[in-house]
Amino acid sequence: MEPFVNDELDIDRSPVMQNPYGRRRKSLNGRWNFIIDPYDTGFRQHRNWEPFDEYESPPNCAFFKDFPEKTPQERTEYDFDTAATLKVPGDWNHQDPRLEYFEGTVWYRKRFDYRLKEGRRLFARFEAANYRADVYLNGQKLGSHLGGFDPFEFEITDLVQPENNSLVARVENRREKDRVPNFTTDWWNYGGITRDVHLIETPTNFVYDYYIQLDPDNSDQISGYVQLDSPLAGAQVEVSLPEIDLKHTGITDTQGRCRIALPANDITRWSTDSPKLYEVAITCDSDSIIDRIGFRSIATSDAEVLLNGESLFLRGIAIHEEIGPERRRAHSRDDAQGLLEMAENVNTNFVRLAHYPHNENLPQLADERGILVWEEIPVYWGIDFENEVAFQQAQSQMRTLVHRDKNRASVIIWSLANETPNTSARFEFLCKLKESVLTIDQSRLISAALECDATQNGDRIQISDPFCKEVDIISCNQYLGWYNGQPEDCAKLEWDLPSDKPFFVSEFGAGALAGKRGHVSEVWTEDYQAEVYRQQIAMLNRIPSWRGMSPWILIDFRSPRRNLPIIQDTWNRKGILSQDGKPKLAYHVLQSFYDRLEQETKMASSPESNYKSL
Ligand code: GCB
Repeated sequence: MEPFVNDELDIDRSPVMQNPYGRRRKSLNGRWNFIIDPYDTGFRQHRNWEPFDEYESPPNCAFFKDFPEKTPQERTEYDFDTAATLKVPGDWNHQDPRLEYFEGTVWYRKRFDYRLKEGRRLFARFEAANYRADVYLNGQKLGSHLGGFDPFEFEITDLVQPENNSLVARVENRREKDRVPNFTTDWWNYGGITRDVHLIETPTNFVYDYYIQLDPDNSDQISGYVQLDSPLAGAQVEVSLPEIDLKHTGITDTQGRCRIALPANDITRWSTDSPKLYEVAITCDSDSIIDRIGFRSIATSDAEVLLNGESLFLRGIAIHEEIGPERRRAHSRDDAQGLLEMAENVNTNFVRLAHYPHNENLPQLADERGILVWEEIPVYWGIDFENEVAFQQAQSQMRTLVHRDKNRASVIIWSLANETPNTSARFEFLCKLKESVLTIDQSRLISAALECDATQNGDRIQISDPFCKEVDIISCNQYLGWYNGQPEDCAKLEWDLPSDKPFFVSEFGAGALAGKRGHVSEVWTEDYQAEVYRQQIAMLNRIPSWRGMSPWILIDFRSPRRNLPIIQDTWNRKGILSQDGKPKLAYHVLQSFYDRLEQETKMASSPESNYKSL
């Protein structure tokens, strides 16, 4: 076949390379020496507050210089070599009692050897560090990153030495007004290098990024692009699916990009029942990388959510990225697998990854297991919507997330925000955010967890938020029976919702201490929580456009806002599982509802009838 020559492709270049785990890499996980530095002694001059890394020649007391030399005369007051160690990846909070509530600066240092051959390049990549990271190699600043849940990388080709390199990261997790999230969250502010760190080796020019998906406008075709790292025209690129003998060759434009188009006629669609993934090889002269990609369409039509053209109900649950019994952030593939399995046991086909980008191994596993995924960034509660710095941070987190997971079939919803106030500044902020998602990916649904206007004593509810017009699927969080009203009020309430969009309930729930039993009217009991679930489900079932939900939440999780002694003691108790995985009564209510839904869906000849009869 003749190579396909492109027009110039105008795309948003990803801030990080695609598929780090599919490349030649060396893990830097393990023990890193650390220094707790609440006063930023190693970062700033103590009187004028200037950062040492802005000095032409930083003093030895700047921790990133990784001094001292071991001479009897040296009186520098830090030493990584004799400092204690923390495990990377891993939040610092659970590893040292001094750090459980710590919000400030901790310095990490790792030594490594690396013999980089001529003509090869090397990158230091962090999958996440919360919130700000300043990174240095052998005393030289590589750069800074803001954002607690997204990957970042720095090229170190010219700085790396064969032996004894010093990689230093200053990680700082203060809550600040212009950050995303900012002052208040209902989750633990786990600090540190919370995900993998690795060195990634590449050829001089390499496959930097690719986007290979079923075309949203033409489901007979796979389309997308390959981006080589060097902005050079005329390089040949090949994308192939060996299993079905499909191949596309193209030539890069002056940005090093090449458009991809492959016929999709022989492709088995990825679905929740049959999550078929294809091995896809992306090759250029000097490089080759393999991914496993599923192909499916996701769309809405009036109130329907359509997966491969078929109507679908999203039987979901929300999850935080936390391992309760160990009081830590989840970070490994095993952690992600465990969380997904617990979600699957309730018979879900959908998870809401709240409230920030989870580790990329979660959507990868969801691809393999056939679970649909909602992803979001922490534009949460009190973000400073008028602040351009906050917007830049939100945008950078959103762009990185969309780029990172744009090849994952499981991911069907990009959510822009959670429970944010209905103001014009926030409307504009979210519209700009939506725009930046759409410049990268137009093949998924846009949503946001909005608020509804529940009448306390009335009998109707609506969502008057104008952002409803901007989303593909209208989602709202609502706590009838918990933060307002009684569970039985659900029976009287009617919802006024547009009929031309699917309606999704992104949260409802109630707190219950596992093992605490009582009357259904007694708060904090399992019985009360189960009653909220029963009443909510009955109410939602009356809404014609209702197409799914992700009740709050799978497992009890830690939050410094939750201080009621004996009941909470720093745990949000809205889990349907206790922190150590014991099912509460509400678990069984939800599970049997989802079981019945699934049975009815299987039996129904018409997709229309699958849940209305419940
Ligand atoms: C919400 C938030 C969630 C909280 C939850 C609660 O609306 O979106 O982050 O944890 O309520 O438990 O109050």
